[in-house]
Amino acid sequence: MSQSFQVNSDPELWASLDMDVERFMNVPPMLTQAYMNIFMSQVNRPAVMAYFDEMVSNIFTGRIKEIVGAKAEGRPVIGTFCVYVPEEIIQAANGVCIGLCGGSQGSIADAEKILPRNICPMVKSAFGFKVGRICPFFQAVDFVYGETTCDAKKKTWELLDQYVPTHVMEIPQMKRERDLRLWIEEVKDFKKAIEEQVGKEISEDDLKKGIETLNAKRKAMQRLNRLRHHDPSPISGRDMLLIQQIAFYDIPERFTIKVHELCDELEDRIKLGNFAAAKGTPRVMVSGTPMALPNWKLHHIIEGAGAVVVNEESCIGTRYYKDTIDTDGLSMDGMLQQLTERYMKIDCSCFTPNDERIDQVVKEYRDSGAQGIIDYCLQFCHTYNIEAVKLREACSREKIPFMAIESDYSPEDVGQLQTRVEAFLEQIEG
Ligand code: BJ8
Repeated sequence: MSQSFQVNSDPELWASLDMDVERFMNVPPMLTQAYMNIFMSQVNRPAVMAYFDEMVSNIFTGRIKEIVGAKAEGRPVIGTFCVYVPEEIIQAANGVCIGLCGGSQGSIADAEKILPRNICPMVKSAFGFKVGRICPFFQAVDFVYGETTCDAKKKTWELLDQYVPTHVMEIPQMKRERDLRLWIEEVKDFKKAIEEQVGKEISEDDLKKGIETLNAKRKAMQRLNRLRHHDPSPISGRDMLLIQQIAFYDIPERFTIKVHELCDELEDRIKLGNFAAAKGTPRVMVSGTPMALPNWKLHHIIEGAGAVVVNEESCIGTRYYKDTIDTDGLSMDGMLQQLTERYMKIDCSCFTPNDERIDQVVKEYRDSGAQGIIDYCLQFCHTYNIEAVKLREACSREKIPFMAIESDYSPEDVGQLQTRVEAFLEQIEG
């Protein structure tokens, strides 16, 4: 594989999106540098990773042009921040769904001019991208759909609305019958809002196709995750994290094809005994809050310390793709019901109680052949942070080595995290 890599620039395109071009010009070289260090420094990567490298090369250029082109065709472009926003409905309306969660330290200072400092870095990073006009995806969307999962998000949407039209879905915080009824109403309102935007009703056939497209994407990711569980692992955790991040901005059909191509290659590699990590490499599972692009900090530390990450129990991970929707013989109402129920299976820590998540973490630990769990909590995310207590208790009962860490996007705690991760690896190898 060629070691040359560059994140491309297109100042004219960015100017047309009313970006702060002068400032943004620094971003591609910085991302190039980080990507070279973290990804291109790996040896013996699967050949199909070249496609995902290219997706990063063209993240601010080619992919943005595709999105601008979709808008020119009258297709709605919708930004989201949570896997609870039903992508199937956007797909059914021939729309483009883009995950806008922020994973970069570079936009935090912009956000902190307005938002309090002591809130989640993911929310600050996303908000900072918009107020600083330093994210072409944010500049390209027609509107965004937020949700009421956590306090930081739901109050930030009120402010974000001053910069970009921001709609909010109410996500229930419990999973009783009455909560399901509320959620169905929210899903129906969402569908209506998207239909108004495109000026056309979503037909039964449209919804079925939208669901099938997303089912195919999620099943491809399930297949990939199963293959990566092989011991030894045929692909690194860094590459897996990257693919799961790209899932939030690539075209679903194209992405699905490429994931299957990668799976085919990984099957061959397994047969040939060609692995990303040598036999006996410590295997770590990561659980917790999502890692939005370009947040590669923890995986880089874990794999830099000689281990391999074999699973992400996260919304940029299994929570995004573990469940699909059955459409067989169903009417519009039946499909919406199934869709609603599928989304209610997402075990975000904003729900109470949320014991399904604890069971799911233990299950994924067993399925992935990991030897320990590192629970990752973004700073000031109270729900995941508190839920780590129950997770620790469950792991202690199940005799699973467990470590909880809280971090943000700054490089300041890297040394301390490295020390803790190394000590944890000694423990699981011991
Ligand atoms: S379904 S995990 S994508 S809300 S980390 S912003 S919760 S303070 S990201 Fe999430 Fe949907 Fe849940 Fe998944 Fe708030 Fe916590 Fe920050 Fe979070």
